[in-house]
Amino acid sequence: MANSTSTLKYVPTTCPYCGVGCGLNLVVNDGKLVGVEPYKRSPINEGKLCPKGMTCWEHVHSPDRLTKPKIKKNGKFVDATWTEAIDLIAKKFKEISDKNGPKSLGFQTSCRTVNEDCYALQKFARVGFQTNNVDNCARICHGPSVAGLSLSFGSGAATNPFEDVLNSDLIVMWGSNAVEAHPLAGRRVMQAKKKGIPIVVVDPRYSTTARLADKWIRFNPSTHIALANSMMYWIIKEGLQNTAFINERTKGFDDLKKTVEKYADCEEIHGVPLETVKSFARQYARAKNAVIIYCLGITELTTGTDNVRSMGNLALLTGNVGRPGVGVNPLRGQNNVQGACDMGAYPNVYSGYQACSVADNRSKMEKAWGMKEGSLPDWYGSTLTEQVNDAGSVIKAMYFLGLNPVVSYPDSNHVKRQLEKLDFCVFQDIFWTESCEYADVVLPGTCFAEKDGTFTSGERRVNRVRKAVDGPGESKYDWEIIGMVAKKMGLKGFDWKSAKDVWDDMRACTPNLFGATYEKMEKPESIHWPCPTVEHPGTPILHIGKFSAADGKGTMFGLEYRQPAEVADAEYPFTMMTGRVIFHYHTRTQTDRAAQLHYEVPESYCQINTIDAKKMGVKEGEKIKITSRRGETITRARISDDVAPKVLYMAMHFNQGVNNLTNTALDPLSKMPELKHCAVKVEKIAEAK
Ligand SMILES: Nc1nc2c(c(=O)[nH]1)N[C@H]1C(S)=C(S)[C@@H](COP(=O)(O)OP(=O)(O)OC[C@H]3O[C@@H](n4cnc5c(=O)[nH]c(N)nc54)[C@H](O)[C@@H]3O)O[C@H]1N2
Ligand SMILES: Nc1nc2c(c(=O)[nH]1)N[C@H]1C(S)=C(S)[C@@H](COP(=O)(O)OP(=O)(O)OC[C@H]3O[C@@H](n4cnc5c(=O)[nH]c(N)nc54)[C@H](O)[C@@H]3O)O[C@H]1N2
Ligand code: SF4
Ligand SMILES: [Mo]
Repeated sequence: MANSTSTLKYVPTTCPYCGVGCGLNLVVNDGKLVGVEPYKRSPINEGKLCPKGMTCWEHVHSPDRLTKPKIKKNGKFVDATWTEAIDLIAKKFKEISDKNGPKSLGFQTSCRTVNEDCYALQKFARVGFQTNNVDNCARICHGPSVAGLSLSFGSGAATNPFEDVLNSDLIVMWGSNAVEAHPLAGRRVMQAKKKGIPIVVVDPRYSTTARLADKWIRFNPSTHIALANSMMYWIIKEGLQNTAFINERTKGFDDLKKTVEKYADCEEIHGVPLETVKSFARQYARAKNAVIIYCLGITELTTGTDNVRSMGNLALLTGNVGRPGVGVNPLRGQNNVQGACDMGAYPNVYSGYQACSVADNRSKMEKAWGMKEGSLPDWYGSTLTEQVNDAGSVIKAMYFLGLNPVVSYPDSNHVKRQLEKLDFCVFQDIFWTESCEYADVVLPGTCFAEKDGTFTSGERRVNRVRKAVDGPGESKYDWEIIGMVAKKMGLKGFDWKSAKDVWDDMRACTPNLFGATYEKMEKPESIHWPCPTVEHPGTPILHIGKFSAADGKGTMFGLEYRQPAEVADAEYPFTMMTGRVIFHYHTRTQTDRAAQLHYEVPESYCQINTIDAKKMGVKEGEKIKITSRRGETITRARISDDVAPKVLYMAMHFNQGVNNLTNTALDPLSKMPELKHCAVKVEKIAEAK
């Protein structure tokens, strides 16, 4: 209990982990975090939190935090002053861009940090170097959702809020393990189940989410398009499509109808018995209101954009968009992946998705940012994955804000080789990561508990992040650091004094966020964009009456099934799938510093089917070596029938782990790498006597 001299305070803020955006109170005693308390007024989580939310304060005061800038000198990192570090970065970036032009630089921003930081970095790239080579890690997450849903519905965002599943008559969870990855969105699904709303989970793996389903449909990994096409064939064949909706609100039906004719029965591709396909198709089409919730099982494949459009096709064909209880909802991954995209940390749009290719948008931004007429580029910038692939050739210098590519990007050995080729590289993080080794300068930012700002959750809700404690040592706000480099280069418009200044800078040039003021975010429910005017109440549900596309129509597409880039063969006979566990968040810089979370999952493991383990003589918990064409990893076997024979599953959280194996092949439309599918072989490691 607090004594009379201590200063206990509660600071309401937003969880720094997943895109659900739960509200919580940080508990501060004498300037230090001591815990987390429920924030019951948040309509998102109503005071509940998952294990990561409960422990999100533990890493903040870790002794491992970065506290000073570091510069690499003669191959060794030494502490530096801010002046030295900022001068060096300004000089190097200027030199490299003067010599090689705007396409020689790459800027990558985190989806972990606040909107204000994301806006600052893309503004710096565009104003400082006239480059559109700026991207964020949505590229390897929900990039295909942005691309696919824009094509289908005219907007790349989720159509309905999380709690709206309670208004549904059927919930389809497709390639989403929400119970582990979005637990407080998963809670809404559990509430719906209690109400008697049926739940169908479509996943090649018997996931924790599949365990709560009324029906689990196992299909072969990465055959979504074939399965969706089969379903649509039977919906049309049995006349269950919504003809009035199709005629009034959509285009592309004939193209779709023609394409799906080839997919009447393709069990040999997707592995689902015909009768199951038919009954699922009928159930979806006949439900009064059916919602599809999907996630990375859909997106992280070289067919990602088409998989997303297949979900759009299903909803448009049956009229399941544009009212409560329906829709197509990607569960956005990171706490601020929606926001990083909204802020224009994207190679073809400014904040609020204003296209860089449109001359009027460019001249508007040039005025807003005080730039010379005609100076902003119209070209599509290099994406996150392309920047890494082009490192050393086209790309000479890179700036990484809050990313750990050595662990999280596909083919770690390739990533390391590429980073080594750069002339100059900056990492700005809160911890020393595996990637920092490849930097020339490492800068200490501040974490969510140490700064003001906003995170935009997966339902387009802009939530406030509030400073509870000071950052360690000489760490600074991330936007402040970027402003320092910009000012060193003599740039105007970076003289922000607070996070609110940055937000207002952004609002002034962003129509769909103009009305989302900090004042309006004081309410526990905050505000959903689009919110064009200060009087506007915000927009929880999209596409009511009219789609966001220019012609107001939703578009159906005839899409053919394509194989993944690399499929199992005689040499590499297993299919590796990848994903998450509830206790860790990505590269574990934060969650592994929470005692309980580390205790639950201290090291990596691989799920392997009982039959395969038996054939190989591998026992539970034994070490195995897994090899792909690109690298190898050593892990422990976890034997179960959750995965099908010849299919493996590993979580992506560990260094030297599954991303040693993964494939860099890209989805042509969204440039998403095939993070969730590659071919591998497995060997038992003989235990030393
Ligand atoms: N605990 C925790 N929660 C997180 C995160 C975290 O790191 N830890 N990260 C957040 C982020 S950024 C994101 S994007 C979300 C991700 O959230 P999810 O996408 O729900 O999580 P994943 O476990 O990556 O993958 C979901 C499922 O995809 C399946 N899958 C379905 N279809 C296919 C297929 O055809 N092929 C393959 N290979 N797999 C398929 C896998 O079996 C897995 O169960 O989670 C967010 N929440
Ligand atoms: N094989 C495989 N690979 C995957 C995936 C998969 O499913 N399978 N999922 C992919 C997905 S969906 C994603 S989103 C990516 C995630 O990949 P990353 O974004 O690279 O992973 P994180 O661990 O979240 O790394 C973010 C870094 O930001 C730092 N950080 C956190 N908060 C702040 C802050 O406020 N300021 C600063 N400066 N730094 C901060 C953390 O310490 C950490 O080092 O991984 C992808 N990789
Ligand atoms: S569900 Fe997501 S936002 Fe909510 S507490 Fe857990 S990690 Fe945080
Ligand atoms: Mo993600």
